Amino acid sequence: MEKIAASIMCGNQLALGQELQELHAAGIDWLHCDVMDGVYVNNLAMAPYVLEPIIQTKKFITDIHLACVDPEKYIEMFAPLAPDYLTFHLETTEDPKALVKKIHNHGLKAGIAINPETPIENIFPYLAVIELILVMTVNPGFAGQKFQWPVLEKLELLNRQLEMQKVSPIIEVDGNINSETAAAISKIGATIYVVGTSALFNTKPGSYGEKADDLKQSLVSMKEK
Ligand code: S6P
Ligand code: MG
Repeated sequence: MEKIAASIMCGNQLALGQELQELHAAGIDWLHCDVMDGVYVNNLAMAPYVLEPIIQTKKFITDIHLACVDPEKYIEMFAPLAPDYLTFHLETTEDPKALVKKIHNHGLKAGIAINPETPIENIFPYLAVIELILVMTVNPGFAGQKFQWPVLEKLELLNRQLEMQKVSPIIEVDGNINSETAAAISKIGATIYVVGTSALFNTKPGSYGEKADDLKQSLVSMKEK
């Protein structure tokens, strides 16, 4: 079933506890946690001491997205927080299988993220060993960017490849997810929709519950067409 993951980096950092309560009350049960190192991307986000109490609430399924060079170092840093999924970028390593093993050895599910410009075929050798594929629909680094429409073709190829390999890691999409982009994606196939400033954490009227419902509606209504 398709689900929304709130990108907590985009929440009100002065009131994270309140944000978590409201998201939970709105029925949002996945949290997407961005970690940025200021090197792989030109931004910094969410240190372990910030994410630890968030994950420890145990009210959400949590996935940590490491937008970091030297992923091995950051896997060691964030695995003790015990998120459900720990995801590194395909572009940051020459040995993805070793990193996947490292994550699994910590008892966590492993994800691999792939950037819009990276050929989707590059991830095919790893589909059978991972639990999650994070398909970036913007370049990592910042909220509030524009959706990269050519990624839809990659999603089609990916879905076809998963069928061919008869494996079913979760597909998560991340970047400028709103009613329009989510609807287009859902016609092709993805399970987790990361939602940030475009459709949740913004000043548009409506509670998180209402905004989440709007988004879910667009997924379903487009599928029925
Ligand atoms: C981007 C990051 C994302 C953003 C999310 C923001 O570097 O990986 O997880 O937090 O995309 O959402 P939006 O709607 O502002 O693009
Ligand atoms: Mg992210």
